[in-house]
Amino acid sequence: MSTRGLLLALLCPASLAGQASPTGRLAGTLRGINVPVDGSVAYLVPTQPAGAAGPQDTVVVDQLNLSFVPRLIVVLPGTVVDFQNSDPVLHNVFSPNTPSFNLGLYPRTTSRQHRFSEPGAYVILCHIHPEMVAYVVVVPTRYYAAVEAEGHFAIEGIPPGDYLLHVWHWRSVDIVRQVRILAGQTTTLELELRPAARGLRLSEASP
Ligand SMILES: [Cu+2]
Repeated sequence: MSTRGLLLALLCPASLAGQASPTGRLAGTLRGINVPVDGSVAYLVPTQPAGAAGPQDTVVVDQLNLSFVPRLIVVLPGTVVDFQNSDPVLHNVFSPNTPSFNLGLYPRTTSRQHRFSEPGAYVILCHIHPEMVAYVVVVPTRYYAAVEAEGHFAIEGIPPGDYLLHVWHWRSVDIVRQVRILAGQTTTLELELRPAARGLRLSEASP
C-alpha cells in the first residue's frame, strides 16, 4: 500500500469532530499472521444509534502510469469520488461489489464520478488493464484510522461509550471486537489479522 494512500486516508481525522466534552482514545497494535497489516483500516461503530457521519468533500483518485493513485481511500457514506484519467490511454473504472457500478471508457484529462452511498469495501478495477486495482472503504463512522506498516493505529477524540471495532484488510478475515471508550483514557488492545480462506472477496461488500 502506498504512503500516499495512507496519507489520504488520514485526511479526515477524528480530531476534526470538534467534541466539547471529554473524549477517549483507542490505541491498537495489529499483528499479521501470514498476511501484511499494511493497508488495513480500523474503525469504530457505536453500538447505540448515533448521528449520521458524512458525506465529506469530493475525493480524487487519479489514474497515472497505469495505476490508481492512491490505491486506498477511506470515505464516509454519500461521498463522491472523482476518478480522473491522467494517462495517454483510455481507462475504464468499475467495481464488481454490491452495489456495483461501471463508469465506462474515458480518455486523458477527463474524469468520471461515483457517489458511494452504502458502507462497504469496494475493489476498483479497469477492464482494459487487469493489473490496475484500488480500494474504496466506506465506513459509517468518522472514528477511523489507517494502520501503519508496523501495525500500530490510534483513533483520537472518541465520545465515551461502547463500540464495535472493525479492522478490514483486502486479504484478511475481518476483525470485529467490542471495545469500551472511557473519557480521558486510552483503551489499548492487541489484535491478530489472519488471511481470508479464499483470497480477495470480490462478492462481499461488507467491510
Ligand atoms: Cu486502465
